[in-house]
Amino acid sequence: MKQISVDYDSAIIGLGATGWSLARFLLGRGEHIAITDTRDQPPYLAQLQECAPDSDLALGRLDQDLLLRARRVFVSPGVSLPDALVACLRAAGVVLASDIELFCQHARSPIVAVTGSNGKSTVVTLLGECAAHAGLCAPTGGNLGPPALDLLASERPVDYYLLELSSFQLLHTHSLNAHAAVVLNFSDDHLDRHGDRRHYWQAKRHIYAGDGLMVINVDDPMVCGLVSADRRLCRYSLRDPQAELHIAHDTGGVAWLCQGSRRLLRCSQLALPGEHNLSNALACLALAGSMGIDAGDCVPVLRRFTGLAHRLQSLGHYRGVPWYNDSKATNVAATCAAVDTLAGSSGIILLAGGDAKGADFAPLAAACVGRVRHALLFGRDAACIEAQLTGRLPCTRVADLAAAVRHAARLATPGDSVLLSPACASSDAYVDYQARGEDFIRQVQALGDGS
Ligand code: UMA
Ligand code: ADP
Repeated sequence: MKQISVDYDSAIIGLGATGWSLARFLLGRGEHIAITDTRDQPPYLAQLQECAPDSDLALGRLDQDLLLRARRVFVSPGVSLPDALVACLRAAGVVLASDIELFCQHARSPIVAVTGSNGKSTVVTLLGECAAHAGLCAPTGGNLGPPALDLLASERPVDYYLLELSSFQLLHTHSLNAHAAVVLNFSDDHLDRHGDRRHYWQAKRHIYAGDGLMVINVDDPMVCGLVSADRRLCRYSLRDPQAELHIAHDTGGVAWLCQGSRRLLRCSQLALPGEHNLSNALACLALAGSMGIDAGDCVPVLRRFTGLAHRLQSLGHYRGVPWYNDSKATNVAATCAAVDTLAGSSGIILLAGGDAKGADFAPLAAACVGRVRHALLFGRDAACIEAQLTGRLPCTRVADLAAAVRHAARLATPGDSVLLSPACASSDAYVDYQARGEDFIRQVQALGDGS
């Protein structure tokens, strides 16, 4: 089927942060565009109407007729397109693309690309700090924000673009040929949208397209399985001393982050907590090396970077008990990493629940047994977690996060720690993980010092 008439150079699905960045970029190039969004009041409606009042808009639904009148359609990452709509657009010869695809077509400096189920924002931010320390202009964006296209407006000449890419952004991206790329790790997430692990993996692995450096986490079997003899590789590992970046123990038993035979930093000097962050630090060193940054120049940054808010963020003590905000733990593997990190030093009161996104909580139960003293479960899919934990450790269903905080304050005694690490998305009750984390912080602060 051929298109009947092409009225628009481009159409955009979604008027959130991505859609708005696409609109500004395309309007700035003189394109005639149209936008559709299932919401009646999408977030950037007022900005669009002020800047381009004549733009064609279809709100409250995805308007298939409007999309069929465009040469190409840009899909926002939060939108799950019905298969029938994709088939119809393709049959009509409409090209489907992401904002990242457009970015790749216009970027004139090399791209360093990071994906993975967990650790993307941490690694991209850490790498950005290392690049700044080394005097490079290397703006960060993509899934981390700001949207990738906004980075093209940089006034300074850019040495490298550092992009965090989600599986949804990679889905409709065809021209990526990153200077260096990494899949940090792979575990189940977003299965409600991808349907199965295979589809999620296909999207993620796409980050290695092209002929750039493949940075490989040897500890992750899925990632390791991608190693290809005809590509340039840089391997890193917590366990394999043969990897170029690895952990090694000296004769006194002290563990070091190492590059080959060069000791860079004692693991205990990394400001970020937990073994998972050692892996993130190794990934960052590998990517930094690809950008010509000496590993030694990253060391001061690794010693001072304590992490982003909402990632195992320490909130101080209440009645002698430390509280942690890990609201960004929106999948099972992230919560397992938090439990692993705190387990050695305390009994854990775990606050978890929300939108499960189709996750299997059996691995969470395995990580919690013997370490979580009590689990307080809230939110839409609390019952899914409870089904796995019941009989294996004490757990209680509570009405919401506020009730979980009150309950935790009563339960916790010195020697415990209280951890919000939901293993679920926040979409059942909050705008995003930040709103959930900020609500938690407010409630913990309202408890007062208590000591
Ligand atoms: N939506 C509709 N109808 C529409 C369009 C969107 O209901 O027609 C809903 C989506 O289902 C979603 C929300 O609106 O719940 C936002 O979707 P969007 O595509 O408009 O999102 P943006 O505002 O453009 O933000 C996106 C990323 N969000 C998602 O992929 C859901 C942001 O990552 C990213 O910072 C931004 O682009 C800039 O690149 C956030 C995120 O949660 C942090 N990402 C997910 C994650 O990290 O797990 C993938
Ligand atoms: P992403 O951008 O991939 O969501 P973040 O750096 O924002 O990653 O961290 C999200 C969650 O994952 C936090 O709870 C954090 O503590 C946890 N996390 C970070 N790195 C890892 C890792 N390598 N393995 C498992 N969990 C991790």
